[in-house]
Amino acid sequence: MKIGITCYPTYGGSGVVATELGIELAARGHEIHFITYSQPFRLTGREANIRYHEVPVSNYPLFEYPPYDLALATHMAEVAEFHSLDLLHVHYAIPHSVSALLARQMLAARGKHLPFITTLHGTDITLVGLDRSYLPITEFGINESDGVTAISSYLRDRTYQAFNITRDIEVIRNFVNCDFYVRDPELVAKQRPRFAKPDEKLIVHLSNFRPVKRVTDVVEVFARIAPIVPSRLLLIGDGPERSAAEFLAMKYGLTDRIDFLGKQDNVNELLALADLMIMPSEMESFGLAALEAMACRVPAIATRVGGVPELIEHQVNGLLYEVGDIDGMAAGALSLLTDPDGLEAMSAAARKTAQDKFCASRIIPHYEAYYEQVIAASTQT
Ligand code: GMT
Repeated sequence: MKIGITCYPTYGGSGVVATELGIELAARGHEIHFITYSQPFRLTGREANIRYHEVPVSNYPLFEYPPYDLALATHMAEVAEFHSLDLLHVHYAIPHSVSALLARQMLAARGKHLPFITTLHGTDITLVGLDRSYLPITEFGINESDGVTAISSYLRDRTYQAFNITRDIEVIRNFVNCDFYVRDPELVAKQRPRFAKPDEKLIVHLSNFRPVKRVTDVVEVFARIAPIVPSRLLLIGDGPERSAAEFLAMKYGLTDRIDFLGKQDNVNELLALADLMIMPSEMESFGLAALEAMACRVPAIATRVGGVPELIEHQVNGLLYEVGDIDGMAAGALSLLTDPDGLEAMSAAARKTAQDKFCASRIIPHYEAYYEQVIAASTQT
């Protein structure tokens, strides 16, 4: 198939999923066209079967806000026509589904057919889509899509509750490439001394440091672990809450035990160095960061929110707590870090969950089948 993919290329899990999906589909022989405002950060630009089309957004003194949505719609239609795309797949409802809808209409006026699928990721529904100024158009974009997927059952149900949805939503969960996200003992032996001494445990957090991720809770939890178990904390990512987290690290006198690594490309290698992940989010529709860690044999201490329980089973492949239960999360982390056998069993269970349920090799065929179904149904109407 020839598939156009649009996503937010630089920020957040939806862009990661969209990019990894494009890479996996290209590896299976599909022709993939990314239509985005900059090159998705996990793409090298050298992958076979993948083309990147930058959306040109020209400005004019009259425009206080450059009309990106319209530039995107125009570019989607151009790329689709030039490359005879079979389908557009947009990630994150706002504004991508509405731009895709416009592109479909522009092409229909020229006698061309371009169905589109919208994948809902989380904050497009739970935060942004519920803002009154965006709600009606988000609902419209979803209902007008030829196909809609959600990354967890939780998100599908939440979408039905919050909006007046008149169509089916297919659940296709987040995935991970289990060959790429894997613990390589040789690499760990080589890299781990960069971040921790042999007797120290390594704890990791990975996010875009938005308030919803509660990064300061990570520092609070670590502040309760550090005096008891020799350990270090790796914070991967960057965003609005970084200063608050740095301030807290200083307040607790932990700046020499916490590494703020900023944004990193090779998160698979970094995650694999850790013993434990902390993901104390206020909300996660799925929790891709935890899945990536689990594939590397790193169990997560997380919050019992959104779609996280569809990934993490308490006491089996990770630990779940209520949002803000810092003492609980610290106690859970301490119990694991001081119980090598328990930690080893949980690490193995985490990897097994990723492998058995969420590997790309299992999830990508689900997308392919859904694409075929949507294309077939849309040509009948
Ligand atoms: O919160 C983020 O990391 C970004 C956000 C996004 O939409 O880009 O992530 C959402 O999509 C991810 C990939 O599908 C999910 O794994 C995250 O759980 C989800 N985030 C939230 O629901 C807060």
